[in-house]
Amino acid sequence: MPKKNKTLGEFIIENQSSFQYSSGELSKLINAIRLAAKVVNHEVNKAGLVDILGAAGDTNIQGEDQQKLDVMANDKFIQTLKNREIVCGIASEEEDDFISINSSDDRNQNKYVVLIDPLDGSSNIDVNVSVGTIFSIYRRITPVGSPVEMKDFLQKGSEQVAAGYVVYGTSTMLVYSTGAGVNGFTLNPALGTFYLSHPNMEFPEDGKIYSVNEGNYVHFLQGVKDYIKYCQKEEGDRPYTSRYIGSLVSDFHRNMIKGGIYMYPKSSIAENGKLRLLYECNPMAYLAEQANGVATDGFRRILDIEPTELHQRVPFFCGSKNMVNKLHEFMAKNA
Ligand code: P6P
Repeated sequence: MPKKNKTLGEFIIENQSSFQYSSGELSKLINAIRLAAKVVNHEVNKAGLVDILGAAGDTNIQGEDQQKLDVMANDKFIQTLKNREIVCGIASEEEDDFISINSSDDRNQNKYVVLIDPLDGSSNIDVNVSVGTIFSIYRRITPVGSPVEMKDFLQKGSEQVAAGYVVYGTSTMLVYSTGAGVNGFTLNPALGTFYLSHPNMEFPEDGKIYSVNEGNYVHFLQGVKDYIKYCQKEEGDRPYTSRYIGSLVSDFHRNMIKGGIYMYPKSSIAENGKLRLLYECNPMAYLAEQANGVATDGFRRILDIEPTELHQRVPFFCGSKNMVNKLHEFMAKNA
């Protein structure tokens, strides 16, 4: 068990050799994400003030054009990753197409691509509810030095080499995995340093929390409806507790610590659900499996799904093994 209070920097260095591709580039990549997370955290934490201070017009306290925070977060992560010259391409929820990154020298030996949801749940900002950044990292499959192509991004989730999220909550945490378990680091804002606060995070096999937007209940498949009624029934260890923040990262984080299931099903009003496969479901599914949890679309393992489009959506069920497997029973009965 890694020693608590180790800094993220120390942890990266100590674990670099255990990473199968340890060339130091992945460490530099995680460090770049760490820097961008601190910058975005600073902006998110004063979001409410910007409106007050920028009341004189549509400019903020620095006199810059007031940007929507998710556009700001997108710019910060892209710029930080570009500057570090570690990745050859980036895909983002905020960008229609992927961004090819040419290094300063025309050799472009960078071998990773990053897919990000720069500020997931950003509509919660206006009501001061926590939001998050989600990232997914692959090795490119086209030859190093050649222009990055769409196939470098449309890889199955099982091919990820790392994934993680930043949760901008009551404290700011960076939670990530490079394939050897999940570790959580908490930012000390006074020092600007992330410290290992949650080593080896794991989903309890069982839980008592279910997270779903029950406002869509009437539109769900019968199997999902039956599972929700199962959660609510007075029997055995139920009824469970319903907790839904409306921010995937926050619901996932709480359920990983306490035990629970998060559901964003498909429905008659969202035929493939709402969440995006490449930069929401795949990274969270990678973390879930690294943390002894399960992530499916109700029938298939998320990490086995062959992507076809950059922004494709999939139904998403994720969390404690026994809870997701119980959902599968109800889905199978109504398939
Ligand atoms: P709804 C945020 O927009 C998000 O992508 C997830 O973070 C969150 O769990 C979900 O959508 C909320 O969607 O339709 O329930 O408001």
